[in-house]
Amino acid sequence: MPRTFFIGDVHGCVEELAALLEKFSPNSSDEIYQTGDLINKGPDSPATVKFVLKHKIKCVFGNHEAKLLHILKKANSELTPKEIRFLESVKEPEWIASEVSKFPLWLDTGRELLLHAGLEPGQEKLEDMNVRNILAIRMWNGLPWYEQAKINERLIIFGHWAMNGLVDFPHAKGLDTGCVYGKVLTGYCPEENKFYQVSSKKAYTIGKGVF
Ligand SMILES: [Mn+2]
Repeated sequence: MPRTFFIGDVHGCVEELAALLEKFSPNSSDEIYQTGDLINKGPDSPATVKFVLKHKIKCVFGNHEAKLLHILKKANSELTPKEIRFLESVKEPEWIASEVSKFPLWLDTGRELLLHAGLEPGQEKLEDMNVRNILAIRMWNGLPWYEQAKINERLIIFGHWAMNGLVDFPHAKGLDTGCVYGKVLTGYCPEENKFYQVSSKKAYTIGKGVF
């Protein structure tokens, strides 16, 4: 029976991504997905994008992919120092942008719904949710969004919240476990109801409040 595998936020950590996929050991009929924020912060964004293309990993759009497209629309003279560092970090911004701009905001397998950050509470349809929330929501009115929002008959799979770590509820799985901050890269297979993890080789960056 074909399996499905969802991988959390990679942020350019291509070696850990390769190690995690090897641990899962997919067959050609298995489907592989990723929660977005594939790029930036970590060691090798171009190699990471090439890896997902080669292995036919289906990624959704994350806030870092959105940030890249936003920066590339600006004139060079308007770039902030932080935006210049972002472009240096992703190394091949134009080529990466041409690939990540094809990523959808969400992917629905019929059983799981994959998106980068989460659902906007109070809205029933994804189409009615603010894109900024889909890409960046964490708390909503003082509580995590996943305590307040769900979509019937779908397991919601998301990333984005490294500080919060692994989230494991029957209706929602949060897979950003801070690989780029020196923690672990996590994947989840619903058919096996099993998490797979590999340790990060090092802390590639120090995130706001992560340490
Ligand atoms: Mn994110």
